[in-house]
Amino acid sequence: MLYFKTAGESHGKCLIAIIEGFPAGVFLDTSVINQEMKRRQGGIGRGGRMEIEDDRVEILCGIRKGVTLGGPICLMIRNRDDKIDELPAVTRPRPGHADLSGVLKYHEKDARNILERASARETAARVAVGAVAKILLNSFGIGVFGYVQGIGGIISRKSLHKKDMDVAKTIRDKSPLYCIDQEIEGKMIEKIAQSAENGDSLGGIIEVIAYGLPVGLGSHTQWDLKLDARLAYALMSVQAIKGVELGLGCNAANKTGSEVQDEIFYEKPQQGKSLTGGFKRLTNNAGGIEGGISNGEPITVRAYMKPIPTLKKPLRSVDLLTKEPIAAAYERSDVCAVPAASVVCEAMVAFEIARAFLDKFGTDSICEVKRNYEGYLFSI
Ligand code: EPS
Repeated sequence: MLYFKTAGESHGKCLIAIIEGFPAGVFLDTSVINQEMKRRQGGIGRGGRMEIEDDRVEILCGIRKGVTLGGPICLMIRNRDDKIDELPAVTRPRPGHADLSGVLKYHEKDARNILERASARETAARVAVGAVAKILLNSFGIGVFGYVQGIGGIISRKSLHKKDMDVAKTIRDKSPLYCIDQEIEGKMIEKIAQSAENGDSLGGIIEVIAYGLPVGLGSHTQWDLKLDARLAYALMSVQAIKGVELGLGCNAANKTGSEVQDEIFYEKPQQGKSLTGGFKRLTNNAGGIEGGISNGEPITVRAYMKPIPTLKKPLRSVDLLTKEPIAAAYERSDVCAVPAASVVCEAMVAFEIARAFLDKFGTDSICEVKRNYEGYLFSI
């Protein structure tokens, strides 16, 4: 089964990701992975750290001449700001971060020993993994597209359809907020500037759409095989994500059954092959998943991010040593990391879909996966 683990501290030597269960025979273009690394570093609202770092991936193991061998793949991103041993102790826990719960759980007196690993710096490794997953998915015509739908309560009402994807990508990649709605982008930028001035931070909403994938990924047969549940897990694991919904999402609870379900139609596939076996929908309220199984419509998932807990104008806290009231620690931070998180969420969705894809079509070699995939499309 496809899996990955990360290692590394925010100011340690490097970040590492080890991917297991990735098929042999896939060319991993480092420059493609590095484009994603660069995107994660961008977006208005980022703090001083991003001016120091220049995240690039080195593939240490698992390839020969750039092509995967079927064994574990090790990816490394070096930290430029790697002075972990010289950094001062943190005894003023930040409300909302892992600082306080972490020191109590791990019997620490210095929250630095917690925050170094809890930091969202770890997401650099996840984006590298997601880029590898996307290389695999792209070779099967599957795309994964993440963008910022809202920041600080300013929310885009633009709905995105499969046919607009190329246009949307061009707009997003030109946008300083990775947003596709130029009408509200200015207001979002203003809101971030205001928040920076107030020493505060902002959260937002991220939407990720996966398209071009076949019916049949995930399974209804067991709780931990359901694709919607797996996507929710993957996204909830991203630092500061507090909620996840698919398709119509939470709003489905306020509607009737006939308003919510996507009716089924049939059209004979033109070349005898189709991602859905010829069945189609006119609506996609389900967000591309029914009963934990992809139904061949685009998967639409939204992640809700809270504002980052490190605040220039700190909140009230308590000193871990003296137990006296004190302002929470502040060194530097992002005011808004929603654009960066959209790249991370895209990576996590890509990984989870690649995992479900390989669960179904095999993991040994890319030729085998292709053969199984073609055979499956033919059979449905
Ligand atoms: C981050 C690096 C960090 C923060 C941010 C994300 O750098 P530093 O802690 O050195 O300023 O900018 O971390 C957090 C949001 C967090 O909660 O720790 C990065 O590379 O994305």
